[in-house]
Amino acid sequence: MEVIIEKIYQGVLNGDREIVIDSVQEAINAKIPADVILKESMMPAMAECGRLFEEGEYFVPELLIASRAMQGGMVLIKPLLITENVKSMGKIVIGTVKGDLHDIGKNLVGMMLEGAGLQVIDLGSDVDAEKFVEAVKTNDADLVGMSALLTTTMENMPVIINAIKEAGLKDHVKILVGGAPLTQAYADKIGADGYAPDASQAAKMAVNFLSEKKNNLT
Ligand code: B1M
Repeated sequence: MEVIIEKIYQGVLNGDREIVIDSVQEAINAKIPADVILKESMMPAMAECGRLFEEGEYFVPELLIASRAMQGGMVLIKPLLITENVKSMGKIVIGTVKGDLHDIGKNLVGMMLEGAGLQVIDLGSDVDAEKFVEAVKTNDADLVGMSALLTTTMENMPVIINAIKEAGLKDHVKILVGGAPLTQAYADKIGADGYAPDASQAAKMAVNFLSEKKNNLT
């Protein structure tokens, strides 16, 4: 197992999409659980890319090819992370906020939410307040999930929350936020209903919000 995990790790680090795809398939065939593949190879490799970027050894092109390599592997493990035939418990609109192109974490959160039985409407990255509001209305969403990876773009979160309030939708949706620079204190400050540090906790929190909503209706 360790050899395959190491191959995936190195593949992401070196931005070698083919190696990542082949090795992830090899890991799946060897019955290594999808969450182990993710947490022990791809996520640490991406964290190492970040460290190398901070130290000036990696630049934006290296980050880009590493993330493409990781996305190649994610396509293969996505169906395994998602439990099939789960009836939708509720709807969540998710997106990375305006000005921010980082979508790997948001995609992971989306997968975990689907795995937890939610219907996910993914607006992609660089999403402004207007698009969030429109999507909540047209999909009659129960929840909104916002992601930000930059200290500059996390400041767009309160703008989106205010737009949701101004549109008169705040009583209908719970707002969940996350992303590396965020904290519980920041989430409280901007009036979000919840903060989750990782994808699995985001899914747990979303399920709790939906259960609370259901209990309040009965
Ligand atoms: Co960028 N980048 N990047 N980057 N990049 C960071 C974020 C940075 C920390 C790197 C560094 O300096 N060490 C830094 C931000 C510094 C800061 O603001 N404090 C940075 C920078 C500076 C930049 C640029 C400005 C660089 C430049 O151009 N000079 C630029 C900005 C572009 C833009 O967005 N406008 C930029 C560009 C890029 C790429 C496009 C090259 C690429 C993104 C590709 C893509 O996403 N498609 C990229 C990458 C890959 C990174 C790093 C290396 C990895 C991010 C990642 O995917 N992590 C990152 C360094 C790092 O994080 N160590 C970095 C893996 C992912 C699984 O984790 O996204 O944290 P994460 O998601 C986690 C949790 O945060 C949480 O759950 C996820 C899974 O457990 N979570 C949520 C996320 N969203 C959530 C939502 C929730 C709940 C939980 O509820 C809804």
